[in-house]
Amino acid sequence: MAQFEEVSKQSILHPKPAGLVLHYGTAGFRSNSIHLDHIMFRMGLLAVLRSKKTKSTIGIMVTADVLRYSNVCLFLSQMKPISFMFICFQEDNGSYATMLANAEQEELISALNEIIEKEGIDKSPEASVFVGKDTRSSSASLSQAVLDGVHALGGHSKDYGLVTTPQLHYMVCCKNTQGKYGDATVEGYYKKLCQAFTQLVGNASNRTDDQKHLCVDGANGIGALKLREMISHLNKGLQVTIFNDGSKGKLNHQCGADFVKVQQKTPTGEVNPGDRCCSFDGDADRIVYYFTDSQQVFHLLDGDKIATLISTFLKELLIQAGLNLKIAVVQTAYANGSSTDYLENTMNVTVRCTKTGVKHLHHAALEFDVGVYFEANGHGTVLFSKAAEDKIQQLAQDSRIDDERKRAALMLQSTINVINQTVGDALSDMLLIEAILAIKGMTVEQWDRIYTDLPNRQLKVKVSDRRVIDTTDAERRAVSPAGLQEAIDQLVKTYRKARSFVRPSGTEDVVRVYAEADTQESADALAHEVSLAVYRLAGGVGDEPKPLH
Ligand code: 16G
Ligand code: MG
Repeated sequence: MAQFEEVSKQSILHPKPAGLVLHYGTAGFRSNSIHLDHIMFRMGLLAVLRSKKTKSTIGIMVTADVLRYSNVCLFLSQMKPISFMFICFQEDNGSYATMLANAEQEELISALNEIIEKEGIDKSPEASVFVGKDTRSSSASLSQAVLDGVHALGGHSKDYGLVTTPQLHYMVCCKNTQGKYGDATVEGYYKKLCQAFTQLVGNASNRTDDQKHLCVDGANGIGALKLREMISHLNKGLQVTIFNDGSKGKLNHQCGADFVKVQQKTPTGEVNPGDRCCSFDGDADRIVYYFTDSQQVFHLLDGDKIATLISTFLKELLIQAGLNLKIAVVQTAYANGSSTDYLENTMNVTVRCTKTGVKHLHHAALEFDVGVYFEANGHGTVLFSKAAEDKIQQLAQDSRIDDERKRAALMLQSTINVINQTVGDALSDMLLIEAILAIKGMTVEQWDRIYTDLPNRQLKVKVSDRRVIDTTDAERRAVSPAGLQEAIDQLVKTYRKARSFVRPSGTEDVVRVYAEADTQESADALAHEVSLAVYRLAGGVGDEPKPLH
């Protein structure tokens, strides 16, 4: 086949380092960018096959939110049901991607043929692939490699250039819904979100300039660039000071959502006591909020606090609108115990726990009329079922209902539009949070006081093979190696309000340990003791973990 000759020819220009083996992790391939050129080319090929199979547009985002590493993810975003997958074919969990990525040069064509046969792919439909990239210097050549792969196999491409990961998801969704979700342009994205934001904050009374002011740490990444573009569409509805905007500092260096969440401190830059601040991550699909109080104490409002704010707001609106829709919050094992307790016992909201990784939360959220999902690290969004959207729309247009119900229905409608339902989105989440705070007339301090986080600690342990750790119950219990869970159970019993779990990282060669307890000292001590148990029972390497204090 002529097309395969082209692939063979082109693949020589994107050679695979012989013997290099990479695996498709939690959210794509991760490796040093010098090892990824051939992967990008091959993911371009795979995207063409997937596009032919699904007869829809596929997105490929070249990004990373961890310094030095590059990551490629493939996804298909559709409207209802939103089919969102970082994996390549429905349920293969990235195995085709792994097979293609690791095929030696001379095996590439037979690997392609194997996928075509197994999936019964009809070669005749046209293939369409959208490509985006972040601001790192390696992204330009890597995204070119993706485009080369798409073209080598005869696919059509649209190169969006510099966009955030969620913006590319939005474009793909717009395309696959024939424009129903919105206009598949960056301009269309800003217009949709900003119009909805303006409508929402129209419900807030007497907002002062102080209340409109927000400091945003752009992690020296793409989010800063795109936020600057978006501001002009906000008609001064938000007064944003952007710092770590990429003009001098390095991506994610001493800044960004991960730094703030893990280090539990403010990023580089001037943050004044009382300022409402938020940090994006490197590709702007995560957000966390924070402030320092007058005593210089740092307060973090992470994904759990965000989920609580949003779900409370939505639940109140649903009640006011008189709509009987099932709302739930989806979390992972990392959710702070206080947040789960507050949601279940004070808010009476259903809470689900899934494995770590956006795709797991996203799928679980699809089961509800309104599914609010957030990882503690700030990845998250809200999904509305088709039935829920229809009911809200009907109510908003119903002329017989009273003013209070009407207002609630209209606010729900704007809320749906300000949210990027395709994936967690720092820009969209930020607009929603700002609108909720404005409507409720709530300060960041008041939001923080809704519940108090249990002190917690996360640690990493190096082991010779992290796959010896196998977990169950949404990663909350270890089933192997033998004796580890029993050891954790015993340790947890010696502390108050304690909880701990371990899981192999999907992105780094480490085992992660999480512990929470009634005091920071106890959380630290428990995390350390559990780390020792992992080190001893799961083949720790290097020095034994040392106590934190
Ligand atoms: C990836 C996931 C994120 C998860 C993290 C866990 C996506 C888009 N990203 O960054 O959701 O929290 O991995 O990393 O799915 P870990 O497995 O190393 O703890
Ligand atoms: Mg990210």
